[in-house]
Amino acid sequence: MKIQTALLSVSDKTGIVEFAQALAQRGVRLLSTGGTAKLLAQAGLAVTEVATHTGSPEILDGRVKTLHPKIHGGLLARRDSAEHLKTLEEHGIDRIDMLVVNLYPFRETIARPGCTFADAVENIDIGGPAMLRAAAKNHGTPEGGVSVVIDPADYQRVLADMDGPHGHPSYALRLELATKTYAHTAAYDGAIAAYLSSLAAAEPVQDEEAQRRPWPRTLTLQMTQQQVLRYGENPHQAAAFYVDQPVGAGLLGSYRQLQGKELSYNNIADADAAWECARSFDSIACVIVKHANPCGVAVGDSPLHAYQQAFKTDPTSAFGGIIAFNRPVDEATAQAVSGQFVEVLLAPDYSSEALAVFAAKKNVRVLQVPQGGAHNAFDVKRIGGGWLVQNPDDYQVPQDAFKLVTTLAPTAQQMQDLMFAWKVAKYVKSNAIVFVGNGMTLGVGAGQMSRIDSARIASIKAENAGLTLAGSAVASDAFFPFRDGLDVVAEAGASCVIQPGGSVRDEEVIAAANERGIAMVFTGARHFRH
Ligand code: 93A
Repeated sequence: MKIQTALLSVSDKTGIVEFAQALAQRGVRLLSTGGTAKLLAQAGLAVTEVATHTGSPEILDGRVKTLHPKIHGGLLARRDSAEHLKTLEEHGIDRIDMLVVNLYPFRETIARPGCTFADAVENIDIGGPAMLRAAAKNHGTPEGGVSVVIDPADYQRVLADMDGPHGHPSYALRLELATKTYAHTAAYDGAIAAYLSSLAAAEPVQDEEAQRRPWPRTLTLQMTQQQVLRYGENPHQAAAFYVDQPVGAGLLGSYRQLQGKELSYNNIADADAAWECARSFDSIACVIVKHANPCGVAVGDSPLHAYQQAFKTDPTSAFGGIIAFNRPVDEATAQAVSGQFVEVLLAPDYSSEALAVFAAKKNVRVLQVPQGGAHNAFDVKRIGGGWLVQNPDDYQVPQDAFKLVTTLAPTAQQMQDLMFAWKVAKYVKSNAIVFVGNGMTLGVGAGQMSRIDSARIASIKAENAGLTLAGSAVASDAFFPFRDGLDVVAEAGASCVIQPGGSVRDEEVIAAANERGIAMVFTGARHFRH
């Protein structure tokens, strides 16, 4: 069934004029709402306002514009039912074969600083989801049905199908678009529900410790599906991206993808690991992640400098990495990053020159994550038959709680490197050993079942990258259970160590450090990451 009439009503007007032009060229009649209609008319297109079409003006400040039987009848009538089509005729209702709608930007609105309750409420779209759900319900049969388009990224595919053998979007495409639509409206409503529930005043916290920490004492899981993913960790696993709502600025869930291929499950997991580590630094920092572990972290005078230093830690592993910056990316940095194979890039912003550099690399996923101080409400791990839920590990040991345990004290420079190493170790899978020198990682040992193996791996990796560990600072995410781990890092060249302490053999480990002229600091808190 050829597409005769399309209704276009979009808040995100990206590509809409070009798409409408292409539809018009293919003989499609255009119906549209206020703002969209105006834009199309300005571009010289013949467009009928929905208000003219229905004979009912937009009322209540636009709250009611498409909620009309002429619209919903046109979308919902079964194409394979003679009776439905007769009813349309009796009521003078035209079929609407294609619906192009994207919704009022509710999530973006509530993420904006200073958003009022009234702003939020006015950005709850009613007519849009109603039409979307109607059109998706009537996506039809192989013979015909309504095509529903919510994403500008799908405009080209729709046109390609219209030019194909059927002369209209195929059943497979209509089904896919309908599925995407329901996932989208579900996520949209979930975001609204979560926003409203977040307004319920939290009980004031009496407990002193709870006041000091930014997280709530009770854990209430609240999740909304943001995106259905192509597949999970492996292609034989189905997957989706859920967000806790409202997603505050600074959290990965508030990302905006500026270009590149669709994000995969692993991309998102790794992007989060990179982003969380990068944003934990006040100084200009760059973090390169592979398989959820940082393989290079550095601070620098500029994003470019930080990247160059981070890359040096492990150029082999950086291939195909996820790279996060905690500062806007400029052209020079973009040029440098483009010299390597990169899967995902994250930064709070990009200069237009930097974006032009990435535009030449179409596949690179470029994400913008608004800067902010929001924290995850909880951390979830799936186990057979349930979930383990905890507060996120965002406790920072105050520096005055550090305890010097050796005869030798770290110099100011060493202390700075120890702090840096300690910060990075938190983002490395346990057992974590991190060698650092002058604001960059020199060797990262991750995810081993024994601490001594992590220490050995970190030093082997530094050697492979041609980096010397002489005079380096080392962090261990948990205590050394025996002196052997400390012996390994000392032999590799470490001059100072930071670790939680708390082992029954602390005395033995401290003695080993004194024996080897190493300065050692205990933090009193550990950072296991599993
Ligand atoms: O205010 S609504 O909830 N009521 C409606 O009847 C309605 N119809 C379309 N929102 C409605 N829309 C939305 O308007 C669409 O979902 C789209 O986001 C927006 C497009 O408006 P305009 O074309 O005036 O820019």
